[in-house]
Order: sequence, then structure tokens, then C-alpha cells
Amino acid sequence: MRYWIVGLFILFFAAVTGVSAEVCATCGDDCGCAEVCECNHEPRAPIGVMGDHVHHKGGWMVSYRYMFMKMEGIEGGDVSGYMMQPESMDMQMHMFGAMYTPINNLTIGIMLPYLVNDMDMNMVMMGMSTPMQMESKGFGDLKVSSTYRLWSSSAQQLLLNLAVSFPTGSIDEENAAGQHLPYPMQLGSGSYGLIPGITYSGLANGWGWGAQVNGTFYLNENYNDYTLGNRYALQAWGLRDLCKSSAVSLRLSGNRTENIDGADPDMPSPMMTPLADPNLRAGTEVDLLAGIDYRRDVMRLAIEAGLPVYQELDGPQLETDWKVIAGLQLSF
Ligand SMILES: [Cu+2]
Repeated sequence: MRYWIVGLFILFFAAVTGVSAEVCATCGDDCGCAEVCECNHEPRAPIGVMGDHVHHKGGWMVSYRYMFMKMEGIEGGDVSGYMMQPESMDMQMHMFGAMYTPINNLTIGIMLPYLVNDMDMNMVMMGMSTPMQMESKGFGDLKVSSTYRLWSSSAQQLLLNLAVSFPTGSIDEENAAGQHLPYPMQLGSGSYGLIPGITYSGLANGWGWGAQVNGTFYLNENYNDYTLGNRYALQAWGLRDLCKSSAVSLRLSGNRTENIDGADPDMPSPMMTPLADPNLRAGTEVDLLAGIDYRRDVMRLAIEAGLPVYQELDGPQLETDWKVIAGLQLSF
């Protein structure tokens, strides 16, 4: 799969360094090659960026996003002293969303994720190692978002983002013996959260750029006696508008996660596995992602894939190997 991602990067550079003119000549819409990318797009970020646009008054959008993340290998420590040793994890998210714009410059939205987590582990007892799997799936935390356009010119805009996260996802996922699964296998935070942010973007002469900063702050301790750590995200992207209907992008995405405050008494002891240790959840990760975007009438279809270029975890923790985000948006 990593090869696919490398392929996507190659495609990106091929597109930017010359294939673009040909793509435009055959794209079939009314965006002529001479004025390639003079088309009056509003700036849009790559598909993995949330809250990057507002719609016209009265406008609706429905969207579906699929995210896959492969985690494999251990970073930031050694698991050999533990009985339950994580080996790899697949995280999938199906995100259903809707947006509506009741007044000029303000778009509100709702997003509900459905999560599927699979983890492979090794149980090590008296020198004997036995493979073991854990699985959890279900709806995660519901988010209600607002995006307000603070300022815009013909080529640039500045948006203010504020989302509220509701504790709709389960924090009681358990194994067959009735013991709670470790933190990364739980589906929700159990807490109310606030997610403020600022998004800047621009588009001129076929080149687009932008940056977003946001934070996720959990406001209360959940009923299992813990609060997930705050998260901070800073990202920047550049894109090339190939024509009216498509674009390629590169994005650098940095994320910092803090440790968990408190601890769930129904989880395994942190002595048994680092996955259940609230003080081994923090980390910093910077990803580089390449994306392709296709737009036709009311539809936008896009995919982004990438790899971490920097990872530093308070571990031992599973490290990210690669990730893919695909999305379909319909605006009307
Ligand atoms: Cu939208």
C-alpha cells in the first residue's frame, strides 16, 4: 500500500510539471487552456481539511468521507516488558456529514463518524507468545460545526471555525470477559469538547494555498473517570488547479496529542499493556499527503494519501504507517 502512496506523489509531480496543459485540453468543460486556472474557483482545501469553506446563502451540502489509517511497529519505547504487546492496528472511519448556510457567510454542519478498529497483539506469558485480536466498531462522537467568513477578497478568505463535540461514541467497549478495551479501541471521548480554529486560504492564477490551526479541548471528565488529552493541529497546503474540474494538492499536517487525565478503572492495568496507560498516549506527528480532486457540477470527488515524515511518541506506542482519505461531496 505504501507503493500506492508513492505512486500518488509521482502523479502529483507529473501533473504539476507539464501534464497539466494536456489534462486541461481534454477536460471538456468551458475552461480553455489559455486561461487555465483563471477559472473563478473559490479556494478549497484538500479533502482531509474540515471547515475550509462556506456556501452561498440557502446552500446545502451532503458528504461522505472514508478514512483509513494503518499503524504498525512501535515508537518511543520497548514493549518487551509487557504481557499484552500491540503489534498493528487498522483504523477505519466512515464520516457522514451535512452542511447548511442559513445566512450569508455562516455555514453550519453536522458530522457523525462510524468507526471500525482492529488491533493485532501478542500475549506473552512465561516466554510463550500467543497472537490475539481486538475489535471495536460503532458510531463515534457527533460534531456540530460552524464556519464563519470573517474576511474575503477576490482571491483569499479568512474563516473562523467553532465546533462542539458531543459524547455519543461508546467508552464501554469491552472484551468477551467484560473488561474494557484499552483507550485507542474506545469509540468516543465520553466528554463534551470544543474545537475552535482559524482557516486561511487563497487561489490565484491556478495556484492555491492555505493554512489551518485548531485545537480540540475536552471540557469534562467522563463517567469512566478520565478526560482525553487536548489535541492541537497545524497544517498548510498548496494546490495546482489543473482546470475547472480538477486539482492536485500537497499538504503538511502536524498534530500534537496530550496524555489522558485520570484513568478508567475497568481497563487492564498499565503494568500489563502500554495501551491502557493514560500517561503513554501523547505524541507529535507530521504527515505529508498528496491529493487529487475532481469536480463536476454539484459533485466533488477527492482522495488524499500520505505518510508521516516525523513522529515522536510518549511510548511505547503504535506508530502510524500510512493513511488515506477519500470523500464525496454533493452541493445544491
Ligand atoms: Cu460544504
